[in-house]
Amino acid sequence: MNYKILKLLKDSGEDFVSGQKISEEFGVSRAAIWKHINIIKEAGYEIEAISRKGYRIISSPDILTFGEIKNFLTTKYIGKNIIHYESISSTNSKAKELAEMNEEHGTVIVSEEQTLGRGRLGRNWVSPKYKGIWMSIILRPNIITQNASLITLVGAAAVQRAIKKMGIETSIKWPNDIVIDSKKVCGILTEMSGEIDHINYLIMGIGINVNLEEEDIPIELKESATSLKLETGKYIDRKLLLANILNEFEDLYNDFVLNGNIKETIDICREKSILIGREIQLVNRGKVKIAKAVDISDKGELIIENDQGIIEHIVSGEVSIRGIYGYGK
Ligand code: BT5
Repeated sequence: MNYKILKLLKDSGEDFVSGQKISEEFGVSRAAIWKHINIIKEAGYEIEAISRKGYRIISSPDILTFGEIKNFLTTKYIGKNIIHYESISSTNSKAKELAEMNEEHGTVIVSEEQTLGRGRLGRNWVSPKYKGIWMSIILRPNIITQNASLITLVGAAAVQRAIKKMGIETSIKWPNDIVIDSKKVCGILTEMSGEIDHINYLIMGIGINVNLEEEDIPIELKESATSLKLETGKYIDRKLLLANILNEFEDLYNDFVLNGNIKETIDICREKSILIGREIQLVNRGKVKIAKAVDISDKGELIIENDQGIIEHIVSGEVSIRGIYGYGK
């Protein structure tokens, strides 16, 4: 009932909705309406109540529920089901659990904070409350297992574009980071369940530092991490950004998975690459290589020239840029 009343108020925008209308529409008494309105207020909505006019919403809380972002969404299936938490250990872990129970393709798990946010190789991911976008998308792509890692690039390209729509330029650090001036604002963690020739599901976890302040960034990350707010000095609308990401992601994902076309994703990753032309250090399965990043191939590999002048195509790995202090991950 609270949700239905909230929806009615939202749909009416700046217009007042009379108590009589609410009462007729949902068959509840005036006293009951008052109770529901109070519950809605407790959830963070500011509501104006004027006798003989009724109720209207003055402001909505900064939370990432489906109700709050649906007006910005243009997708057909990505984010049509958003499962929202105030706090959770890790959205990737939750998404896995739900995917195992057959949760549908395109479902998004989002949490206002993570208490055990994860990076790659068991690293941790700092995820303070209401400050970022911490989310995971459940995907069931019909592609060969070898192409699963390309989904990370689709995600990176979508995030780059979505942030650009908010007027902010970022670069992509192959394969899974979005950076501003070499500092990380977003990390992507793609996890897979499948067999050699079949993907059961993929979980694409995206963490974006949106409105983090200096004090939200632990000392050991000060040299390597930043937020959109710290870089622009402006408070960023998380709802709009989340919707933009899902919109951009669905477009690029359809291109790749349904039409077999990854060109646009690769073009973005290449054009916005922070690595191309730089001296890098590459760590792959414990082996360290010093090389020059030359290009991103049409298949999404990083093309490097190693210290013997030999060209190699790299499918996965950890890259750091030489000469950038503190930027290793
Ligand atoms: C990543 O790993 O960059 C993947 C991060 C994915 C996070 C999302 S949030 C939603 C979903 N649920 C999860 O549990 N995870 C995903 P990696 O490349 O391994 O980078 C991890 C390293 O980045 C850490 O070891 C720190 O050095 C650094 N780091 C931790 N938190 C950070 C943050 N908020 N911003 C920038 N750097 C951070």
